[in-house]
Amino acid sequence: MAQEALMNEEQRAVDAIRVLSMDAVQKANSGHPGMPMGMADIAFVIWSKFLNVDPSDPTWRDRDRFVVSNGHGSMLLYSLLHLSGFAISMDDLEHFRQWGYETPGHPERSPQIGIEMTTGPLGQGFATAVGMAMAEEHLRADHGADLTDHRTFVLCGDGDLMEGVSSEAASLAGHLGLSRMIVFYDDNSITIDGSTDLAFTEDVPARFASYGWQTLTVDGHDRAEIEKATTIALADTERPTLISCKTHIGFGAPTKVDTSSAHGSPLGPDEIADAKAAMGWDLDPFMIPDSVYETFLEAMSRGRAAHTGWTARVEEARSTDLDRVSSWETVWEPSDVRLDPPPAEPGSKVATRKLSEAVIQQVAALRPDIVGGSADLVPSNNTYITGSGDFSRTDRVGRNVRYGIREHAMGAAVNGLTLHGGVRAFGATFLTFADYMRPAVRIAALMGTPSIFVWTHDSVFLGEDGPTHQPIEQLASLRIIPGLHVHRPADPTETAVAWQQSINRTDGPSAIILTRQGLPVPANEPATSDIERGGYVRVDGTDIVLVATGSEVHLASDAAILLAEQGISARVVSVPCVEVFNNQPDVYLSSVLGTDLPVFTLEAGSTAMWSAVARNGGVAIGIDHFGASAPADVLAEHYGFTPEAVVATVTEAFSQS
Ligand SMILES: Cc1ncc(C[n+]2csc(CCOP(=O)(O)OP(=O)(O)O)c2C)c(N)n1
Ligand SMILES: [Mg+2]
Repeated sequence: MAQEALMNEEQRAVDAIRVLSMDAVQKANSGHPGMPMGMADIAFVIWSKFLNVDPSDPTWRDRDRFVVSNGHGSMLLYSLLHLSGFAISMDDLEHFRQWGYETPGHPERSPQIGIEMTTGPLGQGFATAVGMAMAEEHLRADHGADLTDHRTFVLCGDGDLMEGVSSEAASLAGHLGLSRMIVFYDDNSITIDGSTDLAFTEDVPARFASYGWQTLTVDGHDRAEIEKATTIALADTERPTLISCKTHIGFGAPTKVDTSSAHGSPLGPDEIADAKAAMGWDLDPFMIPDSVYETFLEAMSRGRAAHTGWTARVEEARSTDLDRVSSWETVWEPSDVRLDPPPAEPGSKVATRKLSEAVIQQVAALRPDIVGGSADLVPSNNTYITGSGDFSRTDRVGRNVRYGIREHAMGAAVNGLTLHGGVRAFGATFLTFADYMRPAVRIAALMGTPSIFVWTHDSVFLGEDGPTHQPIEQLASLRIIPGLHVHRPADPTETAVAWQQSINRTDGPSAIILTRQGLPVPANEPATSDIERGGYVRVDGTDIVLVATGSEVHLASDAAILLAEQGISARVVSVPCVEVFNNQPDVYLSSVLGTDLPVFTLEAGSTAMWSAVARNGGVAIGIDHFGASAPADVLAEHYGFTPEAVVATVTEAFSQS
């Protein structure tokens, strides 16, 4: 085709993205036309010149990852996917934001149709993409560049770069030299409230340069310039790249271009008609010329060829180096491991974080895909995988990520590592600082991603560090996140099961909550099969039920002994994972909790969720106020967490029932 005709066809393809975005938002009467119109040129260059994806097999392992962090511009992604032949139909576009279609307001997680992750909360996509880029580096180093060799392309906007999580994540990516990550910044100087002069006047490229990134600036509507910059970005093998693309929000809209009103409202029929007239677009809404589909089909041929080449390399490697290919394939398989309780002396006291450390070594030996890490608390979280080094610029094989004090980015990176595939990741910090990770935890749950979060120092009984560090409401607030499994083990066997269930889980995230303080190691370990039900009878009794988790299981057992002396037979029920327990059949639940026995609950934290469990005259014993700086045993006295205090509460309630 002559050069001019080619240019016209390209322009038509870019216009198609703009037109589809305008029309879908208008029809839905809600949504964000400005970003798709402003980033259409950039996206077209990435998709037509660089991105290796394959609509006939959207989840092939070595595809490039494409993350739209400014996810309000979802119509850009849906348009690209539709035009390129992914399973997003015109009907889906016509039903943008409607019940039952593949086109929700913000992109979610549907890798089978080309959507890599949920990005509604600004900054989350950027930070998650850092984890994806880490996974790619790790797999390439560990198993060979013939099997893993791709890029992570990210679109983001002003909002993403204002959010703190992107700073944490960019700092980490620069430190680690994740050169396969290329970010296209929609530098349009507009957000919802108006000009970025209102609140965002920093020098973004200077900031990224200080993080160790390559920074480039282009006219975001000059496709030749964008292509050139992307080529420069790809050539850098030391640094991630930020390409600041100077764009106009709502590009193509005659009066709303460059205004915040193009951000998040339909443009209106007149504005759309004028925009189409200016483009020379005279088709009805949702009609796309065949030539546009052909342009995108042609663009996809590069990804298809890359896929075919990769398949051939895998087969070649299989015939020459079967062991290597087998070990690489193992890491992509779901886990199905059985873990043994770590050895511990009955009668001694061991913290569950220490028990977890031993279990981690066992899991890491069984599952080469596990990559761990902590936010600068390795000696406290006890999460280091011994026998492996740090994942760093110089050692991509290392399985311990030094996240630094960047909990939020750690949460998102754990999601990105996990979403990438070939890696199962965990990240650790103190339980109180789960608050610093919560947006990433919520998104993991929403996406059904089996990330693992390890949180130690799980109650006021961490002691002297005081109330800033002592979790109170965290356990309750984590348990109300739909789909998150919160494990709070009490002993060696429960700790092994917590890890086993977390690592074998495929459909959602898990939290493993561990003590700082030593807990008694029981003489008789409970049965694994009981623990796997999430809750079970630990000591039988006929008069009352004491339900407890983690460290309080031992308190409940001690209280039960004293109660027996007073003629009250207490059943002790351990509930290491409320969510797993709640999924058991009713008949099991009532066999454990009884139907009319007084049920007391015992957990060193908020009673918010336990007050619904306590019943028949029983009460929820917890801590509904902040803690204090003091040794753990002093706090136990003051807060009623001694066997004697529990007995007093129980006998008082019991005598009234
Ligand atoms: C964490 C978070 N805070 C707030 C929002 C609501 N929100 C969506 S888009 C947006 C403005 C984003 O501005 P920018 O990234 O510049 O997008 P543009 O208007 O240029 O498309 C805001 C505040 C959000 N989605 N996520
Ligand atoms: Mg903007």
